[in-house]
Amino acid sequence: MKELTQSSTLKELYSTPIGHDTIGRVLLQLNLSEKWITGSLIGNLKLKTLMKLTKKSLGEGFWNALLHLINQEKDLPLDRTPEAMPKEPKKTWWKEAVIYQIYPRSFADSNGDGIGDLKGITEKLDYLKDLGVNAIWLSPVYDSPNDDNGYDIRDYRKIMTEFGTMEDFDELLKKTHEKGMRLIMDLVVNHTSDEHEWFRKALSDPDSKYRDYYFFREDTGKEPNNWVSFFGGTAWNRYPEQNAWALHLFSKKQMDLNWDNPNVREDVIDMINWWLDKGVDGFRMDVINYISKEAGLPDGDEAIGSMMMFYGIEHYYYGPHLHEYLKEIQDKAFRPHGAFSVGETPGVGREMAKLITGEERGELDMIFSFDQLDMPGRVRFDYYEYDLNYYRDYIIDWMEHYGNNCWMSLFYNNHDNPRMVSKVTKDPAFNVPVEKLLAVMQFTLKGTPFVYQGDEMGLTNYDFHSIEELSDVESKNRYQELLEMHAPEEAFRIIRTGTRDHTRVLLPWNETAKNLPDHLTQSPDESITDFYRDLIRLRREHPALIYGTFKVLSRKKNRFVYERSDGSENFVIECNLSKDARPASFRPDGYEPVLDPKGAGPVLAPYEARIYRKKTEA
Ligand code: TEU
Ligand code: CA
Repeated sequence: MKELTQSSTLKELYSTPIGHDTIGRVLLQLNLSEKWITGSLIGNLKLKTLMKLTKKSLGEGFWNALLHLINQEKDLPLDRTPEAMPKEPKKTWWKEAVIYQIYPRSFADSNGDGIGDLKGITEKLDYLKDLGVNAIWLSPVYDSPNDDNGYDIRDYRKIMTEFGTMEDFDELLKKTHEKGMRLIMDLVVNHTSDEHEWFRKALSDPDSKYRDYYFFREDTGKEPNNWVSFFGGTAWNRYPEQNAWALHLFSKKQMDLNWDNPNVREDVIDMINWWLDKGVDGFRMDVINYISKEAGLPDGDEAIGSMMMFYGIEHYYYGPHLHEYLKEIQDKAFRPHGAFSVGETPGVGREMAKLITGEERGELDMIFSFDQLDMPGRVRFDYYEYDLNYYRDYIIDWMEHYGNNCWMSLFYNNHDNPRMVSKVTKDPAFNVPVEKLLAVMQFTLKGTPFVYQGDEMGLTNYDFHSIEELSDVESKNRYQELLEMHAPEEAFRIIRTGTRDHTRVLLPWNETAKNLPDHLTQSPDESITDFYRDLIRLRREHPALIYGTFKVLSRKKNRFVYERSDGSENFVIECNLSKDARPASFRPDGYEPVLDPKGAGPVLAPYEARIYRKKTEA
């Protein structure tokens, strides 16, 4: 691909994967359509002109960083035209599966100590099987001092004491397979705990081979660069007795691994193979797009830092050796075991995702993109009503452009975000209709549904009363930062809006509820669980809802109507995206309503979603 320069036009930048995703994000925040670039004179402006025009807003640093990232992308697939794409998706188990995410600390407690554990999960396998789940993803269960609830690993080959023993794990794995389900582990290798043997040896002996397993820098009196941590403050720990600093993008006890060191890659791949040899079926890979850092760890650009809140992010969210290292893991671990892989890749957009998940690329099977979780320009600590028209447009964009060589992950919730239903509606009267609408779209759109524990119970956000009720390191750190600008009540109100603890409260199984105060218990809604079971069965029994084509029939305001079809049958899904009743637009001639036989009247209730089916093959 030809090197782009300051004489290149905006259109040329936008035609590259990184250019498309990065400029696309700016357009979204400015609420401008891409026609501004592809269909107007703006697109023909040279970069150097744009730099002058956006001196105050984006600044030169932004464009230079973008140019650098674009030109770093060497092995772009030459032919990315639709014609070059496979006519239909290759069939695989993980495209047909419904995957259920378990956050072990708050899933099920088998011994009454108030903490979820592995035996608790094993006891609920029949519940998951009956729901129709095909695979479970376990958030980390490894030995950890729990500074970030297990995402700070001290020993990758040992089970966290609170969760049980390796025997308990082997039992869970065996039973999961006996019930015909698969088990996916969480791979946290962007960083280790500072109590991990590697880091302890690195810290205690500057000449140790482990010193270069991390990013140690000599102490020159100030932080080695201006990078900040996602959990607040600088991204550097100071070790005066060692006259050194060490990098941590997350908490002070989560130290970033230096993946440019081949010994690190070798040891991590050995560990991955150890678990795959045990019979684990695959991995969800934690912030895997951060593992390659720009050489020299240069300062982050001022404009980018203030815009993205995280100084330095342009130097590690899509690093120079990312594709190389993902290919190495695939070649030396996943492919030899036929293992499944899904990458957590915050900040990666549609076109960059294709370069990580395209089946011709030999890297990962899927990724999680998070751009659908909040409206453009919003973050999860903002109190606002999420507009489902944005979700419709986001999902249509990916459905229509992601290609048959790539496959989407479909999710609304995980252990890092408040519940989507509570973003969409603040009126409890609408919780059930919204939960059903979200579920209908999740199980009838093209992609693999990831259900987060409690989604199928209709759980919503919790009414936390005080900061003392929160345990998430990010929430506690951010609360302290907010106290510098706000009164405690206001600081807590902001934290309560976006805290990750909304999805980390022990699930309200009958046996657990009694140990928690009333405002921290919710009643599982059986009608939602039944609805999930029926939708999951419908998807399992009708390949058109899995591999079928996707076609938009209406995307008018507050309306989303689409068709899924394959050679033998057609499904039409009609959704009312708002709290106001509205006339149904789809005329179901020759179609039968499924799931809700009475749902064919002329008016759609608030947030109502309907599914119609017509056999097309004799
Ligand atoms: O999260 C990575 C991530 O970027 C965010 O979702 C993050 O949690 C937060 O929103 C920062 O703004 C992964 C894990 O899912 C998360 O639980 C861990 O805390 C984090 O990595 C570090 O391991
Ligand atoms: Ca327990």
